[in-house]
Amino acid sequence: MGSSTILPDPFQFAGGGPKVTTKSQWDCRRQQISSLIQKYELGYLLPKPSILTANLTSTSSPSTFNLNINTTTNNKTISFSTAIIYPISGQAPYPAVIAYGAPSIPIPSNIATINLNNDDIALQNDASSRGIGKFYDLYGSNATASAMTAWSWAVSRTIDALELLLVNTTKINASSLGMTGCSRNGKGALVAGAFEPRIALTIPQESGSGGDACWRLSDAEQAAGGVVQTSSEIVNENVWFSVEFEQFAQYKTDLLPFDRHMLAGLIAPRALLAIENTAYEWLSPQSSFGCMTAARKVWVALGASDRMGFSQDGNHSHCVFPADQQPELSAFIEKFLLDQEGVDTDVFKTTNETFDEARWIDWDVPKLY
Ligand code: MCU
Repeated sequence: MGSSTILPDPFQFAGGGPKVTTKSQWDCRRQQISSLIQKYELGYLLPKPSILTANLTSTSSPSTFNLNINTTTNNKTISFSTAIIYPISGQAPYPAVIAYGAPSIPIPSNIATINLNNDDIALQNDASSRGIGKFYDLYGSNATASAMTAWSWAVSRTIDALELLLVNTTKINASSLGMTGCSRNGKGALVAGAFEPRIALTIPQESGSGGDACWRLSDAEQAAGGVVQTSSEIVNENVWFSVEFEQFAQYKTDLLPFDRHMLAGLIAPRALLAIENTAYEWLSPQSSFGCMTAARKVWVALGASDRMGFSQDGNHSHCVFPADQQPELSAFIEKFLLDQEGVDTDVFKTTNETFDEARWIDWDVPKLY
């Protein structure tokens, strides 16, 4: 078992490099963190293909349209569709929440939903799903991108399609987009928020280990007797992470030059509301609380702490949104998708977890604003 030293310093360049002291240095460090995560944990994100076309077609439901996306690179073409469900109230152009599968948080009646069938892009049945799905039809089954990276690519192509068709056609405001998913799809939603800067608000729900938890903290939680999911288990369970990650996952997470607080930190200063549930020990709830406590320091450094929320409670079934988290969910949506002013999004709470900050964080938070 790894000795779990500390959580790495988001504000120090890798390999003992200099500490970040300015916003422009942070922009550079942010790129470095993204590159390291792609190299060692999630596989490489591929750019927009040279050819992308899109159209919108009606369905048997009057409120639902298919956004059909065709994209070609290296003489290969794939097509996939996302379903846009238009709201019953509000005014076009509508903000929209993109969901892997379908949302399991309530979406307000004045906001559209865009459902993306992520399993169609990269299968996630189990460890034998590696390299299967439309992303790999396009780029080959040896592409290093893990399933979550492939899904993130598809989110980016969906936004490309919205931008291409223009707002008069889509009736969607592509600069007010949210991203959500629960559990395994919550892990994916966090990754999409980290990699795609056009997402204004990221809402991973009950993402647990491999989501808003940190590898080192989950290892420690397990070492203290918790029956929690660790990287060592996750790499054998499914294809959410890259093949490259396996060498670190066998209780060598201390060797990683990052942990998941830094993945979340890539979202800053855009908005993140991480919703969690203490009812399932497997999700590694103590790790999520500590990891998001560390992540929030990136928003603090950027003077944007009101844009990062964490809400963790218990006593409800997995992915069944509880009424007591509604106020913070509404606040984040109102402020960051509906542009309402004067909404209080200062939310950071847990029902019963603790985090020994002095044990895990030995770095200072610079002021970058
Ligand atoms: C919370 O996400 C996962 C978890 O990581 C897995 O170990 C378990 O098999 O499935 C959870 C999930 O996606 O539930 C829907």
